[in-house]
Amino acid sequence: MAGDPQADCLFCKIVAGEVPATIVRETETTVAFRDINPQAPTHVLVIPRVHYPDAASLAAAEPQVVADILRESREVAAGDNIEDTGYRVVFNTGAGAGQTVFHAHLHVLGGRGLQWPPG
Ligand code: IU
Repeated sequence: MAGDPQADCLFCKIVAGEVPATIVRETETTVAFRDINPQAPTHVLVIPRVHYPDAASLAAAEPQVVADILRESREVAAGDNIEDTGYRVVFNTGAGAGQTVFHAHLHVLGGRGLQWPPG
């Protein structure tokens, strides 16, 4: 069922503590952990505990959790001292946009100069 843990989902396993990750922060609704293949000095993923395949489906079903994720991204940036230099938050949505893991996640990227538009 939408929102329930999926047996074959890596990020559900991280939420459950079954797969190790470098956890940065946790709340009742979210988990933030360092990306295994960082693209910037700060590269943290903020994910909902509930399983939805992407940000769009999460937003449709549980918009408050999207707000929780965005609030957490600010805390991650503050914790890594990148608020003043600027940082980027990204939901890749769909394979065509580069999404490879189909459990909604927000990338928090910073600690270096970032180009616009992204590739
Ligand atoms: P994407 O937006 O779906 O492409 O982002 C998935 C991210 O998950 C990507 O940056 C991976 O490096 C990251 N990741 C991870 O942190 N740990 C893992 O075990 C796997 C992917 I698989």
